Amino acid sequence: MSETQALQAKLVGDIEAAADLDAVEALRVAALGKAGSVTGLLKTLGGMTPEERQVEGPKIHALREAVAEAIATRRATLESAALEAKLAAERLDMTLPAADAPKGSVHPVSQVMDELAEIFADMGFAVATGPEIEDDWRNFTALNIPETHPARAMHDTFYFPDTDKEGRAMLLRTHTSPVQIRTMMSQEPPIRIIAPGRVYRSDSDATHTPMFHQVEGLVIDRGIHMGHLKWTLETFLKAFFERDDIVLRLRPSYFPFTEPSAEVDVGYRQEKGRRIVGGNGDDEGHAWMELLGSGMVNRRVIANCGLDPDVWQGFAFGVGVDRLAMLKYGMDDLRAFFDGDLRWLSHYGFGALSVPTLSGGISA
Ligand code: 2NL
Repeated sequence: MSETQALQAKLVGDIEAAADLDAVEALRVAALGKAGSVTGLLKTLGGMTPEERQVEGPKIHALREAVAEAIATRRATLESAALEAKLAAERLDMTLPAADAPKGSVHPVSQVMDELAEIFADMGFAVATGPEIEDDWRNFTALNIPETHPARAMHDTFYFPDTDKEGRAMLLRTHTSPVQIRTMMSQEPPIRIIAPGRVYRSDSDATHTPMFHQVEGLVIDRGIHMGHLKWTLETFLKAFFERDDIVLRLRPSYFPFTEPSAEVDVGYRQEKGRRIVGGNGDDEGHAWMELLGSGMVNRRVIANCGLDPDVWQGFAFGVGVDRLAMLKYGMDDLRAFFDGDLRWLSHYGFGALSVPTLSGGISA
């Protein structure tokens, strides 16, 4: 056996016997590294005569090939053995249900807004939105709210220190009506919209937060009357509370932006300390609860938006979303709505997947 063959047998034998990947790497460095034994042999080729090199060259290169191949083979064997061992040790039962990861959840106010959008979409209403920072023309003047109206007072409305480019006072909208004003001024009737969103009033106690949520509805078309208003609200409330025995009572009222105006009450009864909406408020054990404000859009408001009130009529209504949520889900503290306490949400059963659909049941 030649010297080269003896070295090859020794190196390949060591590599095949290497216990782990680190040992293989150490053998690779010792043989093929800069100062390795095989590298050293390759270097000797430089000092040989051409005749010697022709004899020794192929042998040394074959040695290098054989060592490199033995390293690759041993590595692959050790790696697959390591994988096998890992697979054998780590048992993974793919049939087990996935671990419960923390999920976000839908806030009751968002849930109710989604429910309202769903219900009104079924009656042909689109959802309209607009800015929360408004000017006093769209928030008050266009709505026939006089300059002297108390709602305009500094202590009821959050005003900004500066005016806009046209010199109008800027404020945080006190209702979503400006969205309807914008729609009437930019869209041809017929109009059927709801405007859900945040509104702001300088008010804070157990039943009032400075920010709350409102939904207003607006229909503008030819020949619209109070009958359309009453049917729409009745259909909406039956779908929302998911019961057929909802009874409405319309009481004459006053709003500058509607004429005539009506407060809408619903019959309810008390059950285990909870208000259950349904039934005639005049019946035994029942009472009436004010729920919405509504009316026929004042012809001045229609004219302010550039429409002819002799051609176009309509009805409008407004309702507090937070109150609707409290009533439907039996929550009793308005302020908890805005505390962001996840325990409170899960207590009332709000989960990430509770998105309303008419087919799945509105509050499913
Ligand atoms: C209430 C009162 C109401 C409206 C809102 C409205 C909007 C336009 C024109 C006419 Cl653009 N009306 N909105 C009408 C009546 C009542 O809300 O007590 N909400 C809780």
